[in-house]
Amino acid sequence: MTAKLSLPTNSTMLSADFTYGVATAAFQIEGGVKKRLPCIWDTFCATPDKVVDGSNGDQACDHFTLWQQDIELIESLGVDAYRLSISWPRVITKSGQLNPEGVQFYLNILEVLKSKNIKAFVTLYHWDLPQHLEDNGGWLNRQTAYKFSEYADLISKAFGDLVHSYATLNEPFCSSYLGYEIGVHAPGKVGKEYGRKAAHHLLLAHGLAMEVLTKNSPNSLNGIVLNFTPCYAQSASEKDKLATEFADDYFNQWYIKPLFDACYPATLAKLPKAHHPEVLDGDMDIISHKLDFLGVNFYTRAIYKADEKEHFIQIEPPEPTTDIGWEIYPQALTELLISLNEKYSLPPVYITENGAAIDDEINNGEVSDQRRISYYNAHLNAVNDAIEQGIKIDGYFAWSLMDNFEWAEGYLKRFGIVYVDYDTQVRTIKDSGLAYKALISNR
Ligand code: IFM
Repeated sequence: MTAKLSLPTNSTMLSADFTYGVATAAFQIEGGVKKRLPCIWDTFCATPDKVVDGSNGDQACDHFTLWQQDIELIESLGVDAYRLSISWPRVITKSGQLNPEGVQFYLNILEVLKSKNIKAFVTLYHWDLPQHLEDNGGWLNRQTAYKFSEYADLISKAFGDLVHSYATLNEPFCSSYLGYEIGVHAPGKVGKEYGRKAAHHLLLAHGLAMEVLTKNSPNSLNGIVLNFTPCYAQSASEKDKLATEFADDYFNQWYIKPLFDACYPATLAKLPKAHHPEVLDGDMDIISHKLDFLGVNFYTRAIYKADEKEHFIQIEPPEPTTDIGWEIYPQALTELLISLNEKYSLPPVYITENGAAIDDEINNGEVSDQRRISYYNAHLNAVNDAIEQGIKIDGYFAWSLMDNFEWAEGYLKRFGIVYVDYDTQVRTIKDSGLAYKALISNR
């Protein structure tokens, strides 16, 4: 029997004003590469041994061609909202003007969403930096932050009132740490001296764009999406606890504390001077611009122990894990939301991503992904637990609408609630998608 998604009958998540959505990102689904400028992920994919299956985003889910049928698919799931990202290299030319054809692609999508009463949650940057900006230093160059705010200005004017919510950045941790410090994501730079510098310019870009969005789009919910991997100590020893706090500052608080407290975690003082970002007068005021919402992406937690050389070491995640090796530990989501609410003066929160990579199989046109359903069920209930403890959470987005290009894992990991056959581009709603639809429609 197919498992269901169920929440306590008195849950506010069953009220009509709680927003349910599905999420995607441009590079992961669009294809249509000939119609846009190259970005850092094109270059990264073309570099040997960077992407596990040697794949790229040239075709992906061919959403560039199939977008109309994909919106019908979204509508058929009964969701209230669709979270998508805009490809910066599709909408802005090298000389910094709007590219009308690229803009039209998104205007068509936004107009159809509006006509169907599906709220558009638009992310301006989901990792696809135009390659020519990377050639000029990318996020290590302060100028990139200003280029981003120019892009935000032009595109938000072009979109008018079609957008329900703008997120400036998706997961600046991934762009800076994975992309510029350990090099497992584009642009693949490696160096401890780079990560914090890239992060500062990303956060500055966010703050500058918030100023622009507040002016150009005052009626939309404007904010940012951060990912959190809550840190737990392996033991109760003082050493492990301190190491874990260090890891939490380094991976999580680094990106949120500047937004609410206008400063970096005190851990900054423990880092070598050469790793510090250059913070100019006024930067932290720009970065701490008031937010209309905070997007929280959550998948898993991490467990740490102390290490003399590296401050902390992550231990192997215990079972159960998903197909990507991430521990399934839903209570960390509740605990995370509670601790963020204690530390910061939060605006309304949206869970902007949550989901599981499962080794799906399609049989007779059906995908029986029971493990994904139980992942969703446990995490939806973890969100409900946080709401019951007084945290204002206004929405939840499943990651992802459909299977897609999972970055350095290529097409080997499937996160969708809709199955994609990459040879035929046929989409099949998985049992998790049907369960999500039932939860939403039974409200
Ligand atoms: O696929 C990614 C997404 O692009 C950003 N957040 C995490 C997802 C799963 O790894």
